[in-house]
Amino acid sequence: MELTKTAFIENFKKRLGQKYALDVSDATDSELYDTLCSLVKSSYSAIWRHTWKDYLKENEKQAYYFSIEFLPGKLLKSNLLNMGWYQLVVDAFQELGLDFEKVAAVEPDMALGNGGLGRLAADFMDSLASEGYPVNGNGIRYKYGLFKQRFVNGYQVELPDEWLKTAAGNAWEIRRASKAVTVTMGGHVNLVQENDYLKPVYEDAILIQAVPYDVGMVGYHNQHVNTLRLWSAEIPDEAESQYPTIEDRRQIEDITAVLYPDDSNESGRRLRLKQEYFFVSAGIQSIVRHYKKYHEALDQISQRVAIHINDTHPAMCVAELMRILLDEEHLSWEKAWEQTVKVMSYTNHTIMAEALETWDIPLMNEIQPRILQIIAEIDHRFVTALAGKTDGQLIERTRIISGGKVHMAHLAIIGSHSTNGVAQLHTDLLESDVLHDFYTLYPERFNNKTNGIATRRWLQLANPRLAEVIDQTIGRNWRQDANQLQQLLDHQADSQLLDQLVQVKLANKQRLAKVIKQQTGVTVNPQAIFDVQIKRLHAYKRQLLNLLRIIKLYLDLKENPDLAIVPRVFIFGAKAAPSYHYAKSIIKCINETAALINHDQTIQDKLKVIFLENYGVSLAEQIIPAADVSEQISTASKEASGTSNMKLMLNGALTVATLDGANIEIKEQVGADNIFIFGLTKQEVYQYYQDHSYHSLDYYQQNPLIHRVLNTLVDGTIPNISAEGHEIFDSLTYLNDDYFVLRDFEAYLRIQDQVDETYRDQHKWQQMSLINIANACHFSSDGTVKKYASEIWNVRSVAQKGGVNVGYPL
Ligand code: NBG
Repeated sequence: MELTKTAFIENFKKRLGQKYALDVSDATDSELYDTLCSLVKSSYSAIWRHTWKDYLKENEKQAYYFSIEFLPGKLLKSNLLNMGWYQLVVDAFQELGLDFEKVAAVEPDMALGNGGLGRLAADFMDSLASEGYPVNGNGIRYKYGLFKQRFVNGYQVELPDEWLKTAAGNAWEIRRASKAVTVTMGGHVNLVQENDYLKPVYEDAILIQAVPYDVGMVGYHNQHVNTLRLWSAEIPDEAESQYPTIEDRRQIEDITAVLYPDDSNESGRRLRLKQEYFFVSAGIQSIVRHYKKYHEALDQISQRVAIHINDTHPAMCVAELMRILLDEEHLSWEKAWEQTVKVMSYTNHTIMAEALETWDIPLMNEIQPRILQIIAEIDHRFVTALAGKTDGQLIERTRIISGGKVHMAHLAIIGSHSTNGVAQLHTDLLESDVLHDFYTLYPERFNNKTNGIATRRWLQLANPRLAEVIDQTIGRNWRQDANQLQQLLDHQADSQLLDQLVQVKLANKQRLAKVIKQQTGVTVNPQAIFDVQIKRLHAYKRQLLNLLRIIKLYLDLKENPDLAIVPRVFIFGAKAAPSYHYAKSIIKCINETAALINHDQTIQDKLKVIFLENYGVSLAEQIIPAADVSEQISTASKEASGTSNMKLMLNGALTVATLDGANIEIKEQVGADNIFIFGLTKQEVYQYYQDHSYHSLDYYQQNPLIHRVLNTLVDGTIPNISAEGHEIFDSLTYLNDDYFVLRDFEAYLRIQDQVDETYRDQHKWQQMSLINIANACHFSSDGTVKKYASEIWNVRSVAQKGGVNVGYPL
């Protein structure tokens, strides 16, 4: 049925009656939300079915994106937007006397990821569907998402995120019990000769039922719906009697209970490894099963299937596909290996050593002995093939099993045909340094794919006011094709447009000011610069550098309350891994500094420090459109790419940045005049590593300003941080400041002065802002996934785009 407001209202009322036996006026927000989701889902489900059928009919090659994290946030608005329903539903709700925003707020954030890596996976899913690629996600349906963060006395406290228990639950998923597979873990394995192959015989192994929950990934105006398949661990019916007690059952169910809240420090290692094998095995089994339904030749599987290993967590994909091809399909090792390498590709997301996963051999053996055997065989063949041909030490450094450990990145690189970094600098570093040995072995496997962001969520949905101004200026085509945003460059001299940008920003800041007031009780002035740093709390991201500058400003203002600075509101959003003590100390120090400054009457409105609790996708959607300044100040070389940098520029914030990650590419796009660059370069950082000439204590002892600022951490100026203040003070002085905070401090102050100066010239500022918005199109994830599709996976777009908007029927 064609979608009209009247038809929608009629259907909505009918559905509400069928589901809840209620009239609109009697229904709760949850009931209204659920009814709306149900209508939306019925519409796209019909198309979802067609998408599958089209793939089959066309015999399309499909790719599967394996990621232990997906961080979609809320899906209702995004689905409505992509289906072409958004405005109509808003209008219909108004006509029904309902508050659409209140109803939409019922949806829990789907927070099955920690940060950039998981959000990237979600933006990719949006772009892949919107570009019509046959690519599906494969992950874990965690019962508990990323912890909810609360501040108690300035400390981070973690609460469980029981997202599935909320009244709204997960309205988007479809449980597909009929597509369950069995994952085998633990026990022992013996190989016995059977005919002409070795058959593995498992003893005392545990059988786990992996049940898929499918979530439709709805493409933008193209009638194309992909699948995000999330697996849940259950006890197989036939094995119920083997798990008589709650404790026994929990062992199984715990596998998909919680998302690990660690970016870098691993805890609960055994369970984590079980999670990895669980979703890898379930995913690969279901892919092979599907493939076999339509094709016979498993030795040709790479022509129809591509599998992407997102970071090292799914690296066991290599061994699991080998296991199936060898043990179940009886391919020769050579054939199986040839296919596996062609099927697999891998993205590296970090150079931080602690995040490059390794597993103890006994643990791997305990979780899945057959997988360890296969990995050992891959390792053995790798070593044998290279022996005598290349430097023996290089072989030792690159082999998969060494020092009693299994090196997952090595497995991923050796077992795949493509390894990519996520920004040019990051890829360069992989090639020249972190993975240099592999680069010498397989230079042709390395490539760069700079990250991207979904402009639909981060502009159309998050910033409707700006979207409208853009529509008025260049028409609506940019909504379909982000590259069109570049047309804005022709309007740099349009002062009416620049004024409109001011108005949009102000309105967004007022909206955020309300959120701030609600959450913290602090009133902020929307005329002030909103200076934003939002990302995980990590030493290398240097929230501390920002904090030290805030303290400096505070001291200046105490000394001279009339100091002429442009008022600023510093806004932080960041979660720290629960086991990351130092990061939590930084949170405490920021919170105490905020309390001190925000309550100091002499400071008035000139300075406010806001640390918003529980940073996540939904909060980001409120903060980003309201930002004037984007803080991207990591130590050069440490941030693989960053993606908040892209979202913030897209929303008109100006970037204060080190030459790190994708900041470098942002600078290339907007030009050096339209970004504020400061600090050590990667070369300078590496030089310090080489010559050990950095002595942070000297900076403290010899630079009076740094001396004065650091002292506030330990002399009681900032109250209630005696332990944390000392810890941070010591890290920056006696422990030699790993991330060069003191080294970059003065350069940071100078560049921030320049920010102030520029802000005073609003015309110039808005022009720079416009140039940033226009050039953000280079970082659209639509463009990024096109490169993955053509250069890595070799899949093609199948959606019937027809160049026109194709909405979804009712
Ligand atoms: C993160 C990097 C970011 C990058 C995202 C997405 C991990 C392991 N890495 O710089 O720190 O933007 O990945 O690629 O989470």
